[in-house]
Amino acid sequence: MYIIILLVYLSTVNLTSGSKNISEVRQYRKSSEKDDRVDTIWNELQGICLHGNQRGTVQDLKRDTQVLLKKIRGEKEILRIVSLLKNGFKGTCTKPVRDCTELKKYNKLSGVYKITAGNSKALKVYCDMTTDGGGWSIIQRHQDGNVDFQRTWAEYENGFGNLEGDYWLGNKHIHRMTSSGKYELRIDLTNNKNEKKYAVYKQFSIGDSASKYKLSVGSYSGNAGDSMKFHNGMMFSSTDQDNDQHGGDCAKQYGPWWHKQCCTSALNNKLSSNLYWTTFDNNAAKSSVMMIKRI
Ligand SMILES: [Ca+2]
Repeated sequence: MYIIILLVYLSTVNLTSGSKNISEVRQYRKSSEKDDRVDTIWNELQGICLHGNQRGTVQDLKRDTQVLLKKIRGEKEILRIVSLLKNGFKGTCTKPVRDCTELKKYNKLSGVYKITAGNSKALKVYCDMTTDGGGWSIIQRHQDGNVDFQRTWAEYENGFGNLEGDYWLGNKHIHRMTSSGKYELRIDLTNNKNEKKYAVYKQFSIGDSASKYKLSVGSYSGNAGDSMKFHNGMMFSSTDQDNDQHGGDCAKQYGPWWHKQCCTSALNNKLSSNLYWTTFDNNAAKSSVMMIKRI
């Protein structure tokens, strides 16, 4: 139905704008920059169609349509876009999207979307489309305290929580994504004085279940300090699986993580005990967001 609305809308614009943008049509002929603009508009049109955002409404559609119609200048562009709509739109609405990095191409806003994450079954994830260029798939958000992070192996494997609030995406999903391409990890931390710091790792992946979701992380940059390096190569531990190198049980004390003996970071620790990041202010953060982007 949306496609029909758009076709009718574009045809109307076509009829009314044919005479007044002749100079722009001439410019369009001369400039490949205009071709780029049509490509951008085309991506945005596909983005309107792509479903999966639970918050998407008719109002959103109207707003998105108005935004891109404002970008259309000249009859040539309209004709080309109508042609693309007629010939190239088939299948777009059911097209699987790999991750938030791909969704960014369609100029989508931040929110919850369905992605394939290297799997045949769709997975829902929150996409951050504003931080550092956007295109980030959030794998952990720990800030409001409404979700208990003291959980079992199976829960960390499959994921838990609320995608609009605190959650863990799931180790099996993080593994599938990070083994299907090259991903970077970004961690945003806030302290008790509401100061924000971040850490970026240009290399990030976790192994499969047989490896106990072994952490591989490297190439740090940022201002929060590198508190993940100590954990590189470690297996994941949960409340019911102690895979650390410590005599005791690190996950019970600091929350499930890629513990060693025990930790320089532990962002699944109880919020009431502060999240652990030794290079941050007094070792402690009051909130964390972990997100990954394909590079
Ligand atoms: Ca142990």
